[in-house]
Amino acid sequence: MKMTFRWYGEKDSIPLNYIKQIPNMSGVVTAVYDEPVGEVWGEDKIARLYELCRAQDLEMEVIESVPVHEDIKLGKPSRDRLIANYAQTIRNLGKYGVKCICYNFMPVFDWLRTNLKTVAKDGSNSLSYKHDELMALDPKNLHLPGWDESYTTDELNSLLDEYKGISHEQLFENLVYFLNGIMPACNETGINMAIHPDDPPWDMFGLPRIITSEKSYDKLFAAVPNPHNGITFCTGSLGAGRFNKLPEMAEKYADRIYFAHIRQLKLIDELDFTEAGHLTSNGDLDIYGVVKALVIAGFDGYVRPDHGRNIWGEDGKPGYGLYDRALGAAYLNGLFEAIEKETK
Ligand code: DNO
Repeated sequence: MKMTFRWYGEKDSIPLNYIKQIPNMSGVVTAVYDEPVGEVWGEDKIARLYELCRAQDLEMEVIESVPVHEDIKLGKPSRDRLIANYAQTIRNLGKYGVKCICYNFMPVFDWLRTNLKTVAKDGSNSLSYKHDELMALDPKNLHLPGWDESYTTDELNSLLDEYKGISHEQLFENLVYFLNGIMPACNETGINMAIHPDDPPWDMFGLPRIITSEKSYDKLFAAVPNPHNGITFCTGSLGAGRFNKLPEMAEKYADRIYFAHIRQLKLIDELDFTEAGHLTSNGDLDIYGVVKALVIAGFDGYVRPDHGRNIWGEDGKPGYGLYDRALGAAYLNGLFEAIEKETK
């Protein structure tokens, strides 16, 4: 495996050399953040990121995310032009050594939480989710913590209306259409696509969510068997679905897992959760079991410690501070080393 760390580009408050100082850090996971969704990422912007990483001996082999335009998810006529643009971005990234692209196919909203700073007894804070609180909100007038509000209220309203005609099946077909459109660029460049699961893995505000479980993956690989069609195995997103058996899934899909996001949750009641430190003993997800399953199945993709808490007084970007993610990386390095040595 290659250990990586998410870095939000030049605006990230964490300097690249701090990331390099974390033991075993091979590279960063980053993105071009100032290109409008749907436009081709300029080579100059990619080259700039690449050079910054290289100057610190960090690789830039994973991009998270190249966002998918809503028109592609909605299957609108403009999708062909947008898919061609996406394919060109893949080709441009391929020129700079990118090997894996993480993306998602969630309509309108990406990850959703109700509190970004839930304070624990030890004074640390982390993200949390309370289903009833979220459902009590009006999606058409949404002001959620952490949600970047990229849309005006009017835009959001018409987008939500457009999705009224989109069933799970239609959304899935639109995903397949998209993947078939970009697979030639993946074949050419060798880049693997790694779809991120829906977070949390259930429908939101009547919007369909389709990458939630084992069933979704079976369907996805049957529809697009090309090996460049792969997944980001996000323990926190999948794990919020109590129905997902993480170690079994890690084993079953190891050859399609190009990227692993590893984090921990404390599950509360049926649907609620709070994010926790990465250790298996810190929460309800079997992180050890997932790593063990990956190692035994011969996984050799990219790993990153996902969301950390704010600890030691840090007030980092929610989920993406330095300290707790560095601790997470250290823990995961130890797990991988021990399991690799034991099983080989
Ligand atoms: C949140 C992240 C997601 C992820 C996207 C991938 O912390 O895991 O925002 O980057 O869903 O497209």
